[in-house]
Amino acid sequence: MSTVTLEKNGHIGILTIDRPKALNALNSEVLKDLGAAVDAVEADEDIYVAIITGAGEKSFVAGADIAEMKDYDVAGGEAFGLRGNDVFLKVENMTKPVIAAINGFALGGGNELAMSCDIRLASEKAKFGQPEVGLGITPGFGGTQRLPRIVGVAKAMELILTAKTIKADEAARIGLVSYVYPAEELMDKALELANAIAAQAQVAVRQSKKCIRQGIHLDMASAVALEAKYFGECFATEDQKDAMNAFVNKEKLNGFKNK
Ligand code: DAK
Repeated sequence: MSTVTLEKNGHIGILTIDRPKALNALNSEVLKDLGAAVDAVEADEDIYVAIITGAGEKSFVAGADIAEMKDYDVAGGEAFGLRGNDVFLKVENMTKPVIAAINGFALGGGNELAMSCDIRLASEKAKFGQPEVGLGITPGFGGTQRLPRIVGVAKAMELILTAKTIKADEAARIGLVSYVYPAEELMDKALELANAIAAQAQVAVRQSKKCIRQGIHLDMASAVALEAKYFGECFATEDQKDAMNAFVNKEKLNGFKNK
């Protein structure tokens, strides 16, 4: 039995982290299953967009598994950190866009997982934080790097150094999540957003994601050169020809071929 399920809804792949006895905390097994589920989404040509959520009504992911981590030595801690970082980088660099539907606690590794997704939506019940310094450790799954890139250095410092938990409306105010919805609407809204992406030309969607993900690490001159390269490659697609011909001929394009 996997701790991560993959369900398909049209062209959307829904990954659910399902370890209810520990509020979906990330132990080695969950990390392994999540990595395998991401590989399955990547390999499935019929899936255009992924959604990651947590099972149950209380928790998205309540962090890395404290019971598993507590007896690590230095080498064990580093190995666990590397394993988690490999999986989160795999999420971040998936060719297909990934939406986090944050249904409850997103603490420590849970918030870090959400931050490795491309877009974050939250339920009104969601709570966010990096409680690590209260446990005698630093954030270890990318939190010190992704949080300042998303909310700015000073806000990331405040959240990480105080270990405080914030509610969904505050997370939206600081830009950690894009929208907050009543709990019962969250998955419908995530699917609506995913389907809006799935309705576009998928080669262009993936080229755009690559541009943003890779360009953010470059200086502006290199980043716009990269953008020009990916832009140029779109002109090898049938979708570009079809969509632009339809526009100039004032015709309605009937869907994309995604090639
Ligand atoms: N790990 C293990 N078990 C957890 C857990 C966690 N993170 N969070 C909750 N659980 C378990 C609880 O132990 C409890 O189990 P039983 O006692 O029933 O067996 C069950 O889930 C239900 O939790 P509670 O009874 O505590 O439920 P409450 O509603 O009262 O409280 C809570 C919910 C989320 C506020 C509370 O459970 C809580 O504070 N959980 C811990 C949250 C937390 O501190 N998370 C951050 C973990 S640290 C690194 C790699 C990674 C990381 C750091 C470094 N390197 C290797 C460098 C990442 C670190 C973290 O994520």
